[in-house]
Amino acid sequence: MSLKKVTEAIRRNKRFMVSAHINPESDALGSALALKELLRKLGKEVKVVNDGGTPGALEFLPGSETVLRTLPKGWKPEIALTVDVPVFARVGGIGHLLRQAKCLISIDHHVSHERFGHINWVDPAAAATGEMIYRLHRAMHVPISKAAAVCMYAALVTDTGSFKYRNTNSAVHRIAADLLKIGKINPMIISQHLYEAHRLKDLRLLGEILTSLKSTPDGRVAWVEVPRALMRKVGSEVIDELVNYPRAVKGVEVAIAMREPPQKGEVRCSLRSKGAVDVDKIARVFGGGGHMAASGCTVSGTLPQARQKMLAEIQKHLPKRNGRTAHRR
Ligand SMILES: [Mn+2]
Repeated sequence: MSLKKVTEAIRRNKRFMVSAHINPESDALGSALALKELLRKLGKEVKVVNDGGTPGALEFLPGSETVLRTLPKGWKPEIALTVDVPVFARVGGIGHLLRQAKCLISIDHHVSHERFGHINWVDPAAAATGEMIYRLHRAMHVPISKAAAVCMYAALVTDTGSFKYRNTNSAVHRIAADLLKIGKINPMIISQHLYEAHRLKDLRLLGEILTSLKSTPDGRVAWVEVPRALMRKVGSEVIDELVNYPRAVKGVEVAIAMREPPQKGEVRCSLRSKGAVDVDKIARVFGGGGHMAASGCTVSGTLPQARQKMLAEIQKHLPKRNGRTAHRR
């Protein structure tokens, strides 16, 4: 069993490097920081390294100020760990640092995980990677520090959409309750850090973006689009939450947020499903992936071209309706 392999590798070694993916949200960076707390409690040497360091929006996570952008000269890890990283390339420019460890361990909950580690502990049933780090604490009988509790709670809040998505269940609530107690956490404060810390300017730009909100004639697919010129002005926090707006439209089964990255000829897509469609499968068609209800991918072409490709693919996955197949050609 992979969890056992992870606990054994941790027990046997001394120096650890922990990394999440580029542009981490709180499940990624929170899991990395909570794992660092666990390792420190076991008396290990540990460095959290992330390409790009800590994003401004996550500076409230305890320990976020210790996140490095590279390893100190001459410091070599025995074990490298990635958390919440489904595809190795997502670690960005620090891949070579992770590869110099004799053992790479990957802890993740994405179904699309590519098993790039020597040890892969992948549990798609976990609501968040933070939930797995919680279980790791319990499995190793390591007391949970206040800092780790805050990080894992924030991870759970983010990946369950504030306990609203389909991955929310009684086990998740029990873990959350446990973390609130251990960390003496005020959920309102965490929520304010996560959702009520926007710049006024960004919310005005969000208003502009939302004028592009559209849906298919049957109302089952809705999307927003952010052209390159707008992308340059708007903050990443607004972009990260964008897909929640088409998702919030009544009757929508699949929501998409499409945005143009700086490089021309491609469009980044975030996909959400309300349950009837597996959007991991759709993202995989375009070389991406994620979870059944939340995934992402990059589609080649201009915004209108990407939209057309995406809508055509989604049509194939929508369930039958009124006796007609969703697969009409
Ligand atoms: Mn996650």
